[in-house]
Amino acid sequence: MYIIHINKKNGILDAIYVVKQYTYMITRVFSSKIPVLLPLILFGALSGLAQGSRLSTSAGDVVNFHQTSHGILIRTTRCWASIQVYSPTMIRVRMSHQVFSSDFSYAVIGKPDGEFTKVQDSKGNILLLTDSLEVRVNKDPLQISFYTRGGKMLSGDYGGLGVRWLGHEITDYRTLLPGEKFIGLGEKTGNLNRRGNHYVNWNTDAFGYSLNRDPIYSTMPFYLGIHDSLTYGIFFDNTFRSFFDFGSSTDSQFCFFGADDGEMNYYFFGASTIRGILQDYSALTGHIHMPPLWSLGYQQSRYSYMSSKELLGIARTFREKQIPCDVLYCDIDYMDHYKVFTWNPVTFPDPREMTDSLKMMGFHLVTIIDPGIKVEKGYPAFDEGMRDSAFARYPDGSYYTGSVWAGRSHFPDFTRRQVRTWWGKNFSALSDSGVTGFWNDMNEPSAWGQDIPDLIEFGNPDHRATLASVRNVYGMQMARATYNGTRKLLGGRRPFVLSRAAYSGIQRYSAMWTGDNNSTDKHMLLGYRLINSMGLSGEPFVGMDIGGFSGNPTPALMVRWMSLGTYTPMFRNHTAKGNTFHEPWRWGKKNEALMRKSIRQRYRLLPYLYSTFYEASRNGMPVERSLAIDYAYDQHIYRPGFENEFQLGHALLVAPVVSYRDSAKVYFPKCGWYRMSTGDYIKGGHAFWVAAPLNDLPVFVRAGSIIPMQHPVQSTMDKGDGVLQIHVWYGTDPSSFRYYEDDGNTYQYEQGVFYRRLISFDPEKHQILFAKPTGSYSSKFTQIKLVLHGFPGLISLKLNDRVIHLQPGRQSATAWAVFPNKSEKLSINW
Ligand code: MIG
Repeated sequence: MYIIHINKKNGILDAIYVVKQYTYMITRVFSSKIPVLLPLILFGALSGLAQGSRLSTSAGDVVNFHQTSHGILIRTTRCWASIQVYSPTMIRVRMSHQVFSSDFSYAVIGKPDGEFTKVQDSKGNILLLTDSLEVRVNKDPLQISFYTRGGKMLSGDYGGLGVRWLGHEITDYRTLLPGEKFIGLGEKTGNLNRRGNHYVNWNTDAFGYSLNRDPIYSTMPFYLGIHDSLTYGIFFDNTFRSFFDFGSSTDSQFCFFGADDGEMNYYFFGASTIRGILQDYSALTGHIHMPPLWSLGYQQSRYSYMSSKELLGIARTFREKQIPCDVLYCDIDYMDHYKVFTWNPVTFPDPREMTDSLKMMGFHLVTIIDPGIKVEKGYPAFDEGMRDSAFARYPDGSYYTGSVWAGRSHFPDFTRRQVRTWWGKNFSALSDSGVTGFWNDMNEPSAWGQDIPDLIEFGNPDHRATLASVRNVYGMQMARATYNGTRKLLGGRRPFVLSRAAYSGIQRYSAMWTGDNNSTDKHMLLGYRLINSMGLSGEPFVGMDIGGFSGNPTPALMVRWMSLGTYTPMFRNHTAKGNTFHEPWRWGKKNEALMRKSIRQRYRLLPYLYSTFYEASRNGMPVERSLAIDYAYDQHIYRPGFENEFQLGHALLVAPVVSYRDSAKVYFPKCGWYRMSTGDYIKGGHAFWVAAPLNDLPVFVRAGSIIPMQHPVQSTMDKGDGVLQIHVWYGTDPSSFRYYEDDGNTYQYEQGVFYRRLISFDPEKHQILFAKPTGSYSSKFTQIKLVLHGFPGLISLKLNDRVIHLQPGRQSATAWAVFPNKSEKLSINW
């Protein structure tokens, strides 16, 4: 740091002092005896400084360190570094040129916990141990590497580089290990294995993005490395523009990640499995709340249904045609001149009456919201925003104005609590009209034809920041304000919030969709890679515009995409203005029947899906899962032909297939699989050609799986037939499934009002067990229909020692029986 002394009276430079970091010793390096013209001196001095800062600097050599409550604090010749224990498998590293700024994160809710079991100081290094990990700290220069307790290197700083500064830019150069693969990093285009690529995080409205465009809408700076039967994760919690390079820039020497500014601040995850790492990551950044059950039903959207008349017509058509559907959307045209928190009085004259009619028919309504607030005196949201100084400003105090749908608009500063609270309250304009879902768009933030200037300021006086560090969290903070506000307004019911932009931790507030995709087969496949990757980075509730946002799909593509929608965490069909209509009945009778079948299949699977969301809400396991989670070291799953395959939960394997092929080569990870539609058995560990006609997407069930299903309903508001179907596919290994149910609509489950039951299958004991349910909710299913698949020749069972006869099922080697769903232990033997 430099102190420049200028004489107030004559503007002449008196002296320049250098303040030594950390010691704050001040040395005078220049003093003027004779008056020199200030501009001349300043130019000379500053250009000298600028020259000096052109080279990068290292983290310096360790001077000393001391133990703190959860780790150690290191002082080097150049910086401060802290290494803290969050759990035996989770270590945080912070480094800063200056004394650390106050510890603040939008993403992290976890706290340091525990300490190193051993801290051993020797001449060249410091050794830190936890029960699971070994951290080796090299002293000259400071470098940090992570090992297993068995001494195998997981990941560490590279050679003589490690952490370096270049001006304000901070980067960690890390060793690239032989054969190392990288997965994750959230919503990033490209391949499952990110090796050889460079990515940037800078939330961007990416209309009609190409297959390799980067960045797009959201920032999730968390990735996993996989090498040599080992795996680890790194979360770089820095909200400035950040970059990740997985060996695209060098000759296989190193990989690196860094940011334009801010601190080096990363969390290292060293659990021994990807599951364990995801569990830790979600413990650190938060889990989803249980989504409202209705939001897992089929969702029909369009930009836009132009009037309540049109919307109600769509609702009636779903019911007339007996196509199940739970959710309809209003895109921007429901508003009065695109002003948020208003309704168009002509086209939507009585929104309450409209949502009442929708409710009678079993529909929920989601309305879109953009962040920009129209500059217009007399418009309440604008007037209040001005009164409360709620909008982001330039450093000179004037408001930033950008043009969006409503015209010239100001942008709420969602980083401030007061602004979030104010924003949240505004939703009464929608919730009072019966709206229960809130779709946050344009929150990168996006303004037409503009790159919003970085110097715009945000935050309270005690915590000011510019768009440079706020941009990547703006969307998340809008979603946070929306979730917290609407949760209050809905009086105990769960709101559904959907966001386009995001930062890590978004899962605590909102579902996401992958923005403005294109109506092509390649984009459909890319969509599944995006969702798989977002699942790897903490966000399990994601969908894509089924059918494509820009362009028109062929009928075949529409049919195929809808069949995949069944197995997508959020099943939403959406498209842009001017495009062909996407509703299932717009594609001819034959295609309509196929789409009805796909949507009915979705509703059959809801009990399984809901239980899988429960798992996500407890331990962060994604709903849609890249095969890398369970088969990280199987080289086949990374091959371009197989990288789009995914699991829905643990039991189902889904192979996305382009619409112009009716067969596909599918890779089956090692274990047994049954084709769901036919019951055919396939032994895994190989790739096989399978039939993939438009009416039969390749979907397979893992041998030994237990899948709860139901008879399809038209909407989750329907009572259904009261029969919980428990399907069991025979396998040679024991397995279990945690069935979960609650009221689907409130937060009472947080107080124990749920119904949870462990169901297990043991082929050796010839036994299926239903444990006694826990929780205080009573299941809505009064009967259980047990359906056994792949149990040849079975004709009867014993249920708690009572013999029951089985009925033959539709597929060969299947059989079923129905019995009451009693809240006691049920033991079934064959
Ligand atoms: O400038 O609200 O991604 O889903 O239909 C386009 C209109 C704004 C972009 C969203 C899209 C939505 C559209 N919006």
